[in-house]
Amino acid sequence: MILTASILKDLQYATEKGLKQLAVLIDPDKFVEAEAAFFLKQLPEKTSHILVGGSTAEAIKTSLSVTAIKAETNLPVILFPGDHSQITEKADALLFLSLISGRNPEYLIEQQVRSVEKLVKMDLEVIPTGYILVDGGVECAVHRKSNTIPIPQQEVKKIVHTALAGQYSGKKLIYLEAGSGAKIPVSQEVIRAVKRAISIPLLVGGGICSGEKLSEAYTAGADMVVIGTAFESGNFFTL
Ligand code: 1GP
Repeated sequence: MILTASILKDLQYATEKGLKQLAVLIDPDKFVEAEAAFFLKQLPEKTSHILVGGSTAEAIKTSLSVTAIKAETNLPVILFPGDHSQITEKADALLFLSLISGRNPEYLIEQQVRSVEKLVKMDLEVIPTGYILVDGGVECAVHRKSNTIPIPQQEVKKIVHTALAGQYSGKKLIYLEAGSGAKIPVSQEVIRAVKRAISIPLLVGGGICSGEKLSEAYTAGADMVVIGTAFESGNFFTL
């Protein structure tokens, strides 16, 4: 759904209207540019956004992937970077992530400051995003790379307070992340509680690998669901 020149505004509008969004996450490290057209053709019809990023992808590989994707689709392409080096102006927007569930200054502010030199020269929509890592039942790349501890899913109040602290700090989106390849996706209880508390769009990802899990996340209140691993191997489940 592209209504305005702003991806954030479109997402806010969709959230207000209850129109659920589906983002497919592409990890440049696992993406073959020559197969971009084939991959994109297989995407579910409901796909609304493409996210590009990974914990370890190199800058040049990210840029090549975005270029190949943009050549084959009109869907908005949003960067979901593992660090500041992955930022490229070839994309339409950037999730300007702060890992607010962690207490590592490197991912709370250092990477963000380092990205500014590039960003001021780019025409990239920057979307302030509070990124909350919850325990998905398996050690994930974000956990390893950021050296931060995911919040246990039983600590619903802490997760809600973290999300609200993000909103009060001016974040425009909250992303609840169980980690790529999570065994346990973000629970309906957590999604419901966060959605009830915040008034900004809620993204949910990690371990969503079936139509049933996707519906559960939507029913609980996710405004956008992000799916990566399930589609990486070409196993596009029916939605
Ligand atoms: C990871 O939330 C995304 O950052 C997607 O996770 O790869 O498990 O779908 P999956």
